[in-house]
Amino acid sequence: MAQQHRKGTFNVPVSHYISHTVSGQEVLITTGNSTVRIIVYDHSVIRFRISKPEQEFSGFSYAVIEQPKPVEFKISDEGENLTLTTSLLKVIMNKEKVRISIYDVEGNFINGDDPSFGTSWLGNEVTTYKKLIADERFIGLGEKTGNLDRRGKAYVNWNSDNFAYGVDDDPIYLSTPFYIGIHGNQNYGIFFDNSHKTTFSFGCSNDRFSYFQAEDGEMNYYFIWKPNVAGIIERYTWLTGRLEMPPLWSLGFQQCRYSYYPYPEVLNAARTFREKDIPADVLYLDIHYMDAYKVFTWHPTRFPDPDALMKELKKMGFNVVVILDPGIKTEAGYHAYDDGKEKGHFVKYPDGEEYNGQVWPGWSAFPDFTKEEVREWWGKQMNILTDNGIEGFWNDMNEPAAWGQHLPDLIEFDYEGEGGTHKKSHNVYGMQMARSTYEGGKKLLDGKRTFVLTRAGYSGVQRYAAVWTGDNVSSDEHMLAGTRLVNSMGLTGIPFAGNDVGGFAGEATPELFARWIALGAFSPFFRSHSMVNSRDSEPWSFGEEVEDISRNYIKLRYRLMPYLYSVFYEASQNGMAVSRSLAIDYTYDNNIYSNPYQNQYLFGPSILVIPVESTRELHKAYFPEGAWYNLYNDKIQQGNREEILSALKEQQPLYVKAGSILLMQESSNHLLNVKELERMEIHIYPGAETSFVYYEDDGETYQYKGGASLVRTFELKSNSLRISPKSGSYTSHFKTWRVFIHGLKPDAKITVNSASVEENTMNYRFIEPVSDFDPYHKPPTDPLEIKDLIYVDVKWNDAEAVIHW
Ligand code: MIG
Repeated sequence: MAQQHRKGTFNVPVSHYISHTVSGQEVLITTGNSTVRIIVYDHSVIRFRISKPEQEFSGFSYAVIEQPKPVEFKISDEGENLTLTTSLLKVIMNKEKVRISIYDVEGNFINGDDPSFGTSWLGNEVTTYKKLIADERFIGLGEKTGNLDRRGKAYVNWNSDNFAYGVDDDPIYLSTPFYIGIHGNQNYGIFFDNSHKTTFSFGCSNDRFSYFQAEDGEMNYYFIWKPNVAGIIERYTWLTGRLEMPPLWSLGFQQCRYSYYPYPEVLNAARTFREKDIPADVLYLDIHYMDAYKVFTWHPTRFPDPDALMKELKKMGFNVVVILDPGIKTEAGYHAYDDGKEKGHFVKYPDGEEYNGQVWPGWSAFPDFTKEEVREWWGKQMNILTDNGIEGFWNDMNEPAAWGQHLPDLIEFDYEGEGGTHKKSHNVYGMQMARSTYEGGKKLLDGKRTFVLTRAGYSGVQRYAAVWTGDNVSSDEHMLAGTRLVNSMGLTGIPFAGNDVGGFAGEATPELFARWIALGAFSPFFRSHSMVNSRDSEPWSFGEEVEDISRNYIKLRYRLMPYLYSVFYEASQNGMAVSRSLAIDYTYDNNIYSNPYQNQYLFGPSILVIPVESTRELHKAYFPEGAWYNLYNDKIQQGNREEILSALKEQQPLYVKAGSILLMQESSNHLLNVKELERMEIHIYPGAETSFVYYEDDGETYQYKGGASLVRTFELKSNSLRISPKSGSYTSHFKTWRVFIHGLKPDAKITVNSASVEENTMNYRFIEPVSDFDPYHKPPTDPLEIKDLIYVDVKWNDAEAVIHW
C-alpha cells in the first residue's frame, strides 16, 4: 500500500537503532523514532521504558518502591544485535528493527517481541506485542474473572464499581497489570507499570501475539525471570512491596451486614456469636452508622454513644470495622467539607472549579488522595473514630465510583506534583485512599496495628490493605469464581484477600451458605456480608444444621491460627500467596488448569482445598503429584490422580500434603484471648521432607520490628522432626506441645531429644458431628474421625527439640 494515500492513524513501531550509551544500570538507546531505556534492576528483573522523543515521562510510580541494584551486566555490540547479559538473562535487541528477545543463560528462549510490531504506537496508545508460543499459558493479573489460564482472553484494567457482576464480567474493582507466562518448562513475569486504562490480550481473537497496551503514557514494563512461579512473585513483590503483619484479630471471622443499625442490633449480633459459641472477631458498620452518609460522623440517634458501644463490644472480644467512602457531602457547615474546601483538598476541573459527583450523601466532593497533604488531612479526620476505639477501616466506592460511573476524563489530580487527568489517576485513586487510611490509622493508633480493607487498588495496594472482591452474588458459580479471584490475587502479590461469604447480592440457600462458609474458613480474608433488604445471613440464620457446620469450620480456622499466622508471616517476607493456586507448585501439570480442577488450591503450603458446589454430594477432584492425607480420617490418597469424592454438605474436602506440619491450638471464641491458650498441637504428616517456619509475636503492635518476635523452623525428615531453637526475643504463650504423628504404626517407638517418652493414643476429630435432622437415608461418606492417633506430650522448650519415631 502506498503510504502517502493513507489517512488517519495507523500503527507505528519503534524503528531502527541509531546509537546507545550506558550509564550506571541503564542503557539508553536512540532509535529512528524513539528512546528505549533498558534498566537492570537485578540479575532477574529488567525494566524497559520506551517513549517517543516528543513525550516526556517522569517514570514516577505509585507501585514500585525499589531502585535498581548495582549488579554487574555486560553489553556487547555484535553486528546485527546489541546484547545485554546478566548472570541469569540474555537480552538480545535486533538493531534493524529494535525488537527484543530474552533468553536464559543456557540459550533457551523465554520471551520475545513480535518481529514486526514489537513496541508500537497507534496515536497516543502504546502497545508491546509479544510472540505467542504454541503451548503458552497466562496466569495472574489479579482480580480478574475467568479461568485460571487466561489464554485466549483479553482484559481491561479500569477500576469499576460493578454491582452484582457476572462471573465473566470485566473489568471489576481492582487493577494489577502483572501476569505470568508459562510455556515448555519456562516461566516469566511481566509487570506493565502504567496507571492509565490498560488492555492485556493473551492471544485473544488472534493466533499471533499476546500484548499489553495503554491508552496513554509510557511503555514501561518490568520483565522478571526466575526458575519458578514463587520466585517470580517474590521478585514482583520486591518491586511493589509486601503486606505488614496484620493485627491477629483481622484473621478471625468477620461478620458484616449492610447495615447493622441501630446500635442494639450490633450488640445483639455480638451476643449471639458468644451465646452460640461461634468464634468471631469483627463486626462491621456499613453506611448507616453515619449521619446522612457524611463520612467522619456518627448518626445521632442510631449510634448515640459510640464510645460506650465500643467498650461493651471490646469486653466481648469484638473489634469494629467502619466503612469510609471517599465522597464528602458538599454541605456548608459540615466540618470535613468546609475544611477540605478551604484547604483546596478536593479534585478540580482544569478551570479550578471543584468537581462534584453524586454518591450516597448526595452531591459530593472527592479528596485528592494523590497528594501527601491531603492524605495526611484525611488521616487526621479519622480521630473521631479512633477516639471511640475503632481500629479497622473499610474503604468502599474508591474506584472512584459516582452515580453514572463515568467521571469526566478532564478532571485533574495532583499525582505527587506532576499532575494527571482522571485518565492517568483513576486506577491509583483507590490505592491512595487505602494508603491515606492506613497511614492515618497507624498514626492515630499509636503503636497498635490497624486494619484496612479496600475494594479498589493498583499494584502495591498490598502494602496498605486487604482486598475483598466487591458485590458478588449468592450462587455456586460465584462461590467458585470468587475462589479464583482470590487465588489470582495471590499470584499477583495480594495475599490478604477474600470474597463475601454467602454472596452479597441475592440470597443463599442453606446448602450454599454451608458450603461457602466452610470454604471461606480457608480464605485469607474471611468475612460474611450481605446486601440491604435481603434475608439475614449470619451463621445461625439458616437453621441448626448450617449453624453446626459454620461453627465447625470457623473453629477449625481458629485452631489453625498458629499455622495461618505463620503463613501470613511468609507472605510478609516474600510476598507468597496464602491461598495458593496450584499453578504455583504444579506449574507444568496440565490437569490443574482444566475446568473441573482450576478452583482447587493450597491454603498455605500444606492444605489442599477442593471447592464443591452446593448441589453436589459427589465431586470430581484432582490430586497433584505426591500423596495426600484426608484431613478427617488420615486415609491416604495417591497423587497424579482424578477421583470421585463423596462430599456431604457438612464436609468440605480437605487434604494434607504428605510431608507437612500443621501447627494448631485450641479454639477460642476470639483472637484477643489466644494468649491464654497453653498447648500447641503439632500435627506431623510424614511422607516427604519439608520445613515450616513458625512465627509468633504479640499480634497487635509493631514491637516485632524491634525484635519482639519468635521464629522457629520445624524440619521434617522421614522419621524425625527437628524444631530449631527459638530466635527473637518474644516469649511464646505456649507452654506445651502435643505432637501427633499421623499415619504411624502402633508399635512405633517415639523419642524426644533421644529419651523415650510415654505414648498415648486417642480418637481425634477436626470437626464435630453435625446434628442430623434428615430423616431420609444419606449416601455413605468417609468417616470424620481418626482412630487411635498416636501422640506424645512435650514441654515447650526454647532450645532445640528433636522428635524421632
Ligand atoms: O453502593 O455501603 O461493595 O459491600 O455494603 C453500594 C454499601 C455501596 C458497596 C459495597 C458493599 C456495601 C455497599 N456499598
